[in-house]
Amino acid sequence: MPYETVLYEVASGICSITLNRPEKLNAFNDTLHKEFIDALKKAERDDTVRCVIITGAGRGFCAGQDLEAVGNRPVANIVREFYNTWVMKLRTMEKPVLAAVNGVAAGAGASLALACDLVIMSEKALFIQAFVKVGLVPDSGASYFLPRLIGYHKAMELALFGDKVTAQQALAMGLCNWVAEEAAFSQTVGEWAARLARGPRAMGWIKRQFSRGLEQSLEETLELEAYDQDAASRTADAQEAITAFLEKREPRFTGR
Ligand code: T3D
Repeated sequence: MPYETVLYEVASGICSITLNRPEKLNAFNDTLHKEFIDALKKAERDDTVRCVIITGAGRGFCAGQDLEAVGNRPVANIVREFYNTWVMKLRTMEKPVLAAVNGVAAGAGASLALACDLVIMSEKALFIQAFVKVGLVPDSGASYFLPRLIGYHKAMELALFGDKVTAQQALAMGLCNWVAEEAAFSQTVGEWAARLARGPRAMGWIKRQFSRGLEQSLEETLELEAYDQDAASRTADAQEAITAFLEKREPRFTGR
């Protein structure tokens, strides 16, 4: 069954998931939440997928919660059932996830980008910690990711004022990896994704190491590194890399 609010495409090892409610700047209603979570699970299960791109249809990336679609349910249920589920899926999937922030990313839409592993912004894109503007608090991991990425005081400034952060400001703060001119945006995203899709199986474990490294002790990190290095050294990709080195050629990784 095709999705109503998500476009899902797999080609050349790259899965592109596009939030597709452009008339609402891709704000999350229940259908989008459910389909987005399902799409992430599908990408995780598909062995041919080596990297995932998340982007938005139209001129926005994602405007966070659809403010017309909240209804009378306890908000904690929406946050726990939907937002927390896709944040955890983005972080635990052992494949690199690239946020292609094509336009404004507000509230939980900004959190979505921050939860990804790499972030490319169009020069026209904006981040807005919009929660405070509607009397709410940061969610979907914003209070976890922001201070870790940019430090406590800067994170508090963004969260307390909810001002627009331009792509260049985001780059200077360390909220994104790269800013692309509008005309070069799709090509840049495609090139980064293609590089990721050509990478070795170890990429998934690098992601796991860095995610856990943010939380655990040095001793635990060293042990995880030993465990992962053992696993990585046994992969076909590591064997291929050594052969390629000895044969003085580029390795051809298969993700296994
Ligand atoms: O309640 C819970 O479930 C808890 C969870 C909360 C998580 C959150 O994300 S809270 C934060 C929610 N998001 C916002 O507060 C952002 C609201 N949107 C805006 O402030 C602005 O739209 C933007 C700054 C993002 C963009 O401004 P602009 O001028 O480029 O576009 P626009 O004209 O405001 O929006 C275009 C259309 O999208 C417009 O519809 P219309 O008038 O053309 O029919 C607008 O109403 C709609 N839209 C934008 N954001 C949302 C939205 N509709 C519903 N919900 C939205 N969040």
